[in-house]
Amino acid sequence: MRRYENKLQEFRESILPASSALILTHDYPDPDSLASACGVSELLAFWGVDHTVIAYGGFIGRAENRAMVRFLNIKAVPFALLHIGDFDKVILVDCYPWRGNVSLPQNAPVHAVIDHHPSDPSPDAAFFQDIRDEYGATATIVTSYLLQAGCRISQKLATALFNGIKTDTDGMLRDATPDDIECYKCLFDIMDHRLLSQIETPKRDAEFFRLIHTATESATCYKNVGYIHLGAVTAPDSIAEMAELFHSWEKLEWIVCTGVFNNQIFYSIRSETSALAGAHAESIAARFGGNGGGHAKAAAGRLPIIGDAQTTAEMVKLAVVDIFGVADEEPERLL
Ligand SMILES: [Mn+2]
Repeated sequence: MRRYENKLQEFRESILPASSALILTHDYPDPDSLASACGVSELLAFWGVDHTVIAYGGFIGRAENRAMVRFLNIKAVPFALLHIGDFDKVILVDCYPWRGNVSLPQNAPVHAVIDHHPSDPSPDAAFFQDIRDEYGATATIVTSYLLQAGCRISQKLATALFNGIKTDTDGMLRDATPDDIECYKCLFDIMDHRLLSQIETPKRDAEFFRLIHTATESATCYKNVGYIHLGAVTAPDSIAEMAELFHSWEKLEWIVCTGVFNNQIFYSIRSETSALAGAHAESIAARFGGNGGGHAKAAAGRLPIIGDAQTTAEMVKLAVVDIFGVADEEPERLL
C-alpha cells in the first residue's frame, strides 16, 4: 500500500474544512459501495465533519443487501430525496462521475472520487481521485484510510467492510490483491461473524424463486458461454444475482445475463478464468450506444431499448454470441 500512502492526506485536504458532506454510491448499490460509504462517513466524523449523508441512485434490490442495511443499521437514503446544494462537499465511492451508473446531475459539484473500477480517470479533473483499479474492492481503499488515519473501526463497520470485500472478490476468488487480503484479515478480527451469516442467508420473497424458474427456462449454453434473458425484472441487481447463481453450471466459462428494467436492457457478465469480462461489456455497450464496463471477471452495463424490448433483447443475444466467438455453436438449453 506504500505507493498510495499520500492519498489519505490528499483526500483530507480535498474535503476539509467542511461542515457537511454527501457520500454517493453507484445506482442500485452493492455491499462494496454501501460499506465504502459507511467507512468514509466514519472517517469524516473522526475528522470533525458534523453532518454526512449516504445516498444512492435507484434502490437496494438484493435481499442480502437489504439485510446488510437492516442488520448493520446503515443510514442511507435515495439520492432523489436530497438537494445536492445543501452539502459543502460531494464524495463518490465505488463509481466514477458521469460514466452511466451513478445518478449525478451533469453540472453537479464533485470534490472526491474513491473507486476501483477501470475508468480511464481524467488527469486534469478538478476533484481528488483515488482510483486503484487493480484492487478487488473500494472497501479495501477505505479500510486502509481508516487504519492509516487511526480511526476506530466498530464491529458493525468492520462487518460491512468485510462483506464489501468478500462480495466484490467472491471470497478472494476474483480480482483480489495482497492489499485486499491484508484488509480482509484485519477486519476478520474485529467484525461480528454471526451478523454476517444472517446477512448472507436472508429471508426471500416469492419473486426470487420465480426468477430462478425464469432463468432456468431461459438458460442456454453456446459451447462454454451461458446466456440467460430474464425479461422484465423488478430490480436490476437480480440480473447480477442470477448470473452468479447460474455461473456454477459446470459447462460454463462465461455467463451473460440480461433483463429489462426502466426501459433499458441491463446485463451482467461473469467469467471463470478469462480476464476479458470488462472488455466484452464495453464491446456490447459500444454496439448499442449504451454504457458498460467493469473488472476482469465481473462486468455489467445498460443499453437503450430500440423499438420493443423483446426485439432489442434478441439483438443483444446475437451481439453477445458474436462478441464471444460462439455464433456458430449449437445452442443447448438447460431444460
Ligand atoms: Mn466495488
